[in-house]
Amino acid sequence: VTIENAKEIVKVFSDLRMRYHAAIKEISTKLEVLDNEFSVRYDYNPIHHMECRLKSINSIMDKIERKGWPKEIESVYKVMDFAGVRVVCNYMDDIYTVEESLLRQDDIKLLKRKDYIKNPKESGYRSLHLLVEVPIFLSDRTYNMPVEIQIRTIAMDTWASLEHELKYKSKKELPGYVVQELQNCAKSMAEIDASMERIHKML
Ligand code: 0O2
Repeated sequence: VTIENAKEIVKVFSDLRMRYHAAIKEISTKLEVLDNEFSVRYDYNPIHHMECRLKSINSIMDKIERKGWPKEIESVYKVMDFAGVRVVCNYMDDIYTVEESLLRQDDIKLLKRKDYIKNPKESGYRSLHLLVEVPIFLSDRTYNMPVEIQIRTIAMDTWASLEHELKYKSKKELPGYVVQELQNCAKSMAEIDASMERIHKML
């Protein structure tokens, strides 16, 4: 890598990070506004907490490699989950309430929706994934930036965090019996979510 190339790469990444950071701020502000509105109107918060992240350069490189995209700087622009917002809700119903309230906003465009709650992944992973586009207004131009939003309950989040850590720590494929045990845990978590929702509705 020449100095000139390195400078160019740093410039591209700094510019992208600035734009994605602005996009995350737009989305998280919208979600905070909605949560506050629910709190004032109904004395109830659908959002337990939120986490925002920008994908690291390493993780972006890994994704480009995994997808088999050309190892060129242009491939960075294909990564749609550079900016991520995770929304952790109290109950399953809240997930779809948050989705509906966000998607009805005129400046939000839905690009892709994956409902891993209705159709869990083979691993047991459950969450609602929305890929949306949001405009950000810079001094001389407007960009429409993609943001991946993962909406899930506390139970779904607990499972995903622990499973992610176990996978990450073991650094290799998990043995079959562990995968099976994790699937069982995911099932139990889903049952807990359903019971908690029933209790919430009863009250
Ligand atoms: P990180 O650091 O968590 O963001 P696409 O992005 O749609 O082109 P992909 O990779 O099939 O392709 O997307 P998918 O599977 O719909 O969503 C990927 C993200 O969902 C992952 O991001 C995880 O955050 C989460 N996820 C998906 N499956 C699992 C799973 O089995 N276990 C856990 N713990 N999380 C999962 P990244 O990029 O892997 O990492």
